[in-house]
Amino acid sequence: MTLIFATNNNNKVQEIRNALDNSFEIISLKEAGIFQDIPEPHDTLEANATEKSRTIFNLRQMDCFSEDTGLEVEALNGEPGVKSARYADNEPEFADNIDKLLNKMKNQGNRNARFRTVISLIINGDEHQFEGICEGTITHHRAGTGGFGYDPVFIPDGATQTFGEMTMEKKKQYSHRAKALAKLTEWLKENRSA
Ligand code: ITT
Ligand code: NA
Repeated sequence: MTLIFATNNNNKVQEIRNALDNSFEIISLKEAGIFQDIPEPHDTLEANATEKSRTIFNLRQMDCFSEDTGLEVEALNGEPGVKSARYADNEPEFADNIDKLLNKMKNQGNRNARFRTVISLIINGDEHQFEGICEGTITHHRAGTGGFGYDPVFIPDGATQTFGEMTMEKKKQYSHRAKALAKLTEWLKENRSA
């Protein structure tokens, strides 16, 4: 089946394609010729995921999905969470999002954190949500150049490397995104078998 993936993040497109089998054709926004910004005005991952998939469905009336992901750090009361992409915006004292995170976590003993992905799928105009969670810890320093976003400072439980030190194949064994996607494909197999 064919689905538009409502994201402007190419790393997400790569990871999702890598995790799906050949029965799915994923069309990125760029490939669909959609270049507009998609609003994410809400204060939950769920509401922003819905906003993104609805925006694209309203534009094209095609089956589509989106995902919103946040890094939720226990000692920071769930921050950066829904603000993960914009965490250090307008704060020139920080080089980037990771710099701000490591600064806030300086002298912090509790390093527990989790990535949470919420997928919003729209099939025939109806929305369905799927959640994937990956528990782990925040490191004291960056390690690795793989992945994207906060990957160099996050070690998933059960691993000894950061996501940034892993190949895409390895990250997939642990990742929030892969877990949410597995739920989506299971749902599609049960509900959309031709
Ligand atoms: P969309 O177009 O899909 O919205 P985005 O990059 O803006 O792409 P989000 O709104 O979901 O994505 O923001 C989440 C941010 O969290 C993202 O920019 C990354 O910095 C980070 N992030 C998301 N998934 C991640 C992952 O698997 N590993 C590390 N960081 C991740
Ligand atoms: Na975004």
